[in-house]
Amino acid sequence: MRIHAQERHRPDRGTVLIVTMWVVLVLAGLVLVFAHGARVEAIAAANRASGLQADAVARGALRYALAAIEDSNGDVGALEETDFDGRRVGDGFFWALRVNLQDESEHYYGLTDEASKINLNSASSDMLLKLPGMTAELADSIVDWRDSNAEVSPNGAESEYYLLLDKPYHCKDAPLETVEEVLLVRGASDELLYGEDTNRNGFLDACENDADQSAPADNRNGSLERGFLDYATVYSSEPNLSSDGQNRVNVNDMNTQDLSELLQEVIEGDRAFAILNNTRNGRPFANLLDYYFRSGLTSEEFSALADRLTTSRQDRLVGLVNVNTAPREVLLCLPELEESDVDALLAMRQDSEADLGSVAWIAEALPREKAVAVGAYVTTHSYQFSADIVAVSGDGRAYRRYRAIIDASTRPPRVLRWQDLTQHGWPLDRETLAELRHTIEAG
Ligand SMILES: [Ca+2]
Ligand SMILES: [Ca+2]
Ligand SMILES: [Ca+2]
Ligand SMILES: [Ca+2]
Repeated sequence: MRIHAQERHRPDRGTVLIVTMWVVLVLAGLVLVFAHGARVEAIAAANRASGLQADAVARGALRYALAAIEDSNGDVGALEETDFDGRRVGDGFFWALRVNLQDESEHYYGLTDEASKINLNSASSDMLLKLPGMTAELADSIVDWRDSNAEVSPNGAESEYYLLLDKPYHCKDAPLETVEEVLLVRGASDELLYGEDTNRNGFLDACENDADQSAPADNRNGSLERGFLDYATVYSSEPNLSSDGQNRVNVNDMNTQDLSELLQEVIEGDRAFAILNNTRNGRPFANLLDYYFRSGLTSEEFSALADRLTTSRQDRLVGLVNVNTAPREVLLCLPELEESDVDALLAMRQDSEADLGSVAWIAEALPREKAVAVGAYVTTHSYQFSADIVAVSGDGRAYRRYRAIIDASTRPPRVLRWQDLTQHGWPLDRETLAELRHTIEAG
């Protein structure tokens, strides 16, 4: 009976084995799951560390760009391309991308002069309309967006339009703070702003030339149809001071004491008084070039004076276009200028003999009425720059892309904006990254 009872309570040996095997299997499974989890964690942690390093490299690149701007004295076009092509910072590397409006088949490196663009906050509707691809609706609506009044321009829009949208909002009635803000304005679209260059690198990427095979949509014609992004800014402004930081003399002041002293300083003999007399009844002058033509100054005299004169009472002059650096498309936006006028400007500024230190040279390149028409919109100085920084961590695992807007009108220069463009993807050739990894592995 005892034996029988024992046998009845003793579990089957086979059952024990099966249970044990299940336990072992479950434990082994758990170990695998934890090991996988730990591996994923380790990879994630390494990626996070690489991401932080790429971020640090980008900030190093920003310091580098700030120093380059100070060294270049505002002439960033003179900087060497190689200074911004795959430079090493600590363990990582950076590039500063520059858009070359003439060539979308290669990558270019350097900094961008924001004063070589049309300022959306100061350009007239007519000037805006001459931007590549611009429509009358958007040009007028930009003016209505930024002006403080609620009067609707012929093709424009004020709050009554925006308040009827599905997601209504008010017309801003104040200056734009970024160029991308224009997408809130009536008539604007990604197509008008970015064109086919949706990753904003100025380069015709494969996805931008394969029609609908991959986003974005494009016309697959082998060239990059640009939007107006690269021709537009909201950042250009300059202190109304001479290059060496002195107050300018306003030629429109009724009290001509300061002007008289300045003229006598620059011009010999009685001629200074003759010049002063010539303009006694001509005020106000529309701009400095208007003053030049009516004063009887010689071109040499005007060159020596122009940087120290103004017609404006404003402390800051917003949105002047630097005629020394602006591309053809931007010069064509200036009032009354035609292709032949822009050709004349471009030819003269390439002449090594030309003195480009002040707007005086415009009076040589253009007929009088055209020079006077553009006089209020131009400068020969640049104070705001942008740097499109691509940074890679030392192990090649992570990259970051930022666009910095730098204002060098203060000392030290200030960073006005630090815009994350990483979401647009890797903007250079895949091979560039592969080569970099190869270099790193080779030590
Ligand atoms: Ca308005
Ligand atoms: Ca592109
Ligand atoms: Ca496409
Ligand atoms: Ca195309």
